[in-house]
Amino acid sequence: MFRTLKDLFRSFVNKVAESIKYKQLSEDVLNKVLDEFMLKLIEADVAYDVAEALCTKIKDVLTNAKIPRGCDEKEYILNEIKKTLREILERGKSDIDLIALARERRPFKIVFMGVNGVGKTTTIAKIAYLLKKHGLRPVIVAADTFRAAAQEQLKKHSENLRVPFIGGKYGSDPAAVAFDGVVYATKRGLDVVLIDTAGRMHIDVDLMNELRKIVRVVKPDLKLLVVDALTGNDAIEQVKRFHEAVGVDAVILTKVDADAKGGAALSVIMGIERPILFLGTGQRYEDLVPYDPDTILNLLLR
Ligand SMILES: Nc1nc2c(ncn2[C@@H]2O[C@H](COP(=O)(O)OP(=O)(O)O)[C@@H](O)[C@H]2O)c(=O)[nH]1
Ligand SMILES: [Mg+2]
Repeated sequence: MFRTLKDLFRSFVNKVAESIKYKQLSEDVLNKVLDEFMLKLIEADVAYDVAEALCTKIKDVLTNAKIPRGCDEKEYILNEIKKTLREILERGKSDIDLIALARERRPFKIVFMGVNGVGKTTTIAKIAYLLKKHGLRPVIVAADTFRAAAQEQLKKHSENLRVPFIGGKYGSDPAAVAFDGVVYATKRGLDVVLIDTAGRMHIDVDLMNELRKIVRVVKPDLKLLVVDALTGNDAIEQVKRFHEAVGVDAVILTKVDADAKGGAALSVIMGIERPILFLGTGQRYEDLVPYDPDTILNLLLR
């Protein structure tokens, strides 16, 4: 992941370090190297705004930098860029500890939202797997009653994972199905209710209203929005719309592994205005990692 970006950052640091004369970095040279770097970022699918903002920040930090005596130039530049990137990446950090929360309240109710195809159902299966690994007992609820296939897909996961499944008849009220799931968990003393909802366009008013109803009825402890890293700016837009309509506590960013150049994923991470809880990094149940700025930093910079 992020290999193209890592190469870009490495070559940028080298170029800046090479252009340092007598521990001083000239502004002209820096501008030239930065312009080139910005174009390369855009070629690697980093959104224009994000690339520009990043380069402006780096420029502020490096302009007229005076490298302390005895300090290695490259090391110095690398550290400054690391600090700048960390600051941006920290903004996406969430203070939600899913496992701790799930142990505190029973049943802990999570509603998953998101546009079709982003990886919502797969992510729910991954979360169920994670919870089980921590000794917690989830139930999976398919409150997507529009697509029979959606019910089937989730049921299959629940069988693989040996997790109870609550579904609903085709066309039945999704809020009622979600509520059934909560009742089931309460009766059996299960720890977590994972509620899948119908994939919806963020501009679809009826479906947004349906989502509001589910939220009203279930009173979830957590509303998670799943977005697809490959969709770049559109993912950022989805976060805004869903947050306005129903509120988004945190985001799960899927398919980070599938972003060949890494720029789209990085743009979403940097441009998103809600905390990021997990990254989806593959199609297996284990392919879900907590969002951690340091992990991303280590992937981007040595
Ligand atoms: N490479 C990769 N594929 C994923 C990831 N998450 C989901 N997918 C795939 O994306 C496709 C759509 O996933 P699905 O869960 O059905 O999306 P939904 O419509 O939002 O429920 C499936 O082929 C998944 O295997 C991920 O993190 N990485
Ligand atoms: Mg689905």
